[in-house]
Amino acid sequence: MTTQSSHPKLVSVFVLSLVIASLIYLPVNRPVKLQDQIVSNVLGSETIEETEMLVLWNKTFGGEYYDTGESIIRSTTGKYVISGWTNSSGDLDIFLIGLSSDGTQEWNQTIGDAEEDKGFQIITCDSGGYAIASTYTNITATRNNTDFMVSRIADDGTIIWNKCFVGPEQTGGNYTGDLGRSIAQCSNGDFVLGGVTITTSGKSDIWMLRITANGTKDWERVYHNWDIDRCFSPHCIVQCNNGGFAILGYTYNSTQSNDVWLIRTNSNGLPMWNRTYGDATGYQRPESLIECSNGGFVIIANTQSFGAGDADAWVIRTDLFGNQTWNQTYGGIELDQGFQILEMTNNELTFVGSTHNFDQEGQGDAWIVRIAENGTHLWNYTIGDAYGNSAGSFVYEGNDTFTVLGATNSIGVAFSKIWVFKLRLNTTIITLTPSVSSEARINYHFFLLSGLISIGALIILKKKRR
Ligand SMILES: [Ca+2]
Ligand SMILES: [Ca+2]
Ligand SMILES: [Ca+2]
Ligand SMILES: [Ca+2]
Repeated sequence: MTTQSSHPKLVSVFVLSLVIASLIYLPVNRPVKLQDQIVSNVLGSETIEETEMLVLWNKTFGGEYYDTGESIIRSTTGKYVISGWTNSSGDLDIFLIGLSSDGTQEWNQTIGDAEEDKGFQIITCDSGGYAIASTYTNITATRNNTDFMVSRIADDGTIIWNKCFVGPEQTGGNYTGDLGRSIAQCSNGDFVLGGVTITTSGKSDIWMLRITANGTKDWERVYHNWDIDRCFSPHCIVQCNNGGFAILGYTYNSTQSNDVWLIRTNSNGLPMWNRTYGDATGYQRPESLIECSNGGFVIIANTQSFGAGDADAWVIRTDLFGNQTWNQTYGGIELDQGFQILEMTNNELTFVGSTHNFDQEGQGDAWIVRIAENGTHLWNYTIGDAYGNSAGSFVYEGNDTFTVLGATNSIGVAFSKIWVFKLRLNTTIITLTPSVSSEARINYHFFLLSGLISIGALIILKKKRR
């Protein structure tokens, strides 16, 4: 009797539980989307970050002939100023363009005379306006050479002063020259300048000067390593957080080709240490230098010796004393170059340059590369068209927003134009629900059918017991 009466009870409990499960999870009239939601809740869902690079604006500037941008800065009021040079006047002149926050040209200024004059780095000044490091050709009856020129201009592009500086071996009137490339403002308002002085023997040295806020020379230093030593790019001099300066250049001799050369000085420009980076198999050419917020330096250079092929962008991270923490190349088998690197708010790094690997047509595109604090490649973005495009300088505005200065040879443009574009990396967090598989759908219908059969079985059992 006990066994006979417990069997239907067990069946009833089983059947009842199936019915309850069916009623809770799978009502017959639920819409398909909700069925999918239920199934995905059972299977689990995940959140992912979806990123998209937005081009906020994109403009070209220049005259009838070729124009080149070397450096871009953003003012405290959110405007931009570009320095470079223009050939649209017939000879080369220093060329400055002031842009509004949306990239509309507000003013432009040319500086120079009938010879070749080229603008390089531009900086904002603490007291307002801008300062530019340039190379200015200065021809007189007794001298035929180039000078390091500094121009101080107001917010609206008006020239406040231009001052030319000649190197220590220039005063005798030899056919030699000085090249202006980099500039930084000191905490007291002075300027420190980085460039090249070509010596009477035809060789060259890295040359650093300190000038007052009014353009009076305070001191100058010359740094000599091998035959040719040059601070040859904008963005290659910094005043260090704990005093003194760091200047970046290259050093060359016939056996070593170019190597990267970093010199750390005290506040009077006297060397504290110097380091070279490179090898004897090919060139290593530096492009820009920053001091990191947590100490040490980051150099971006280009190298033929290491990496995937042709030239690659090469980033070197050092400690406070110039010892390498890591170095890493970026690029593919074709030509890749990095020109300026900046630190992001989270200690990651971004550099801009040009790549022939990741473009569509083989003539190069502008290239923006994000790397982690330890050098790991995080993402890269290319922008361009079927013609030659590159990026040379940029400003980081926080919130993954960049304004980039480059060059483009787009269709309809006979000569290379200055190209400026603003980018924002838009990150949205989305919840992914896995798509419902046919297996899941079969399970659903099987479960539903089981529930209905169970209800039927329960009714039959109850009738039998009566
Ligand atoms: Ca000129
Ligand atoms: Ca080398
Ligand atoms: Ca390469
Ligand atoms: Ca292109």
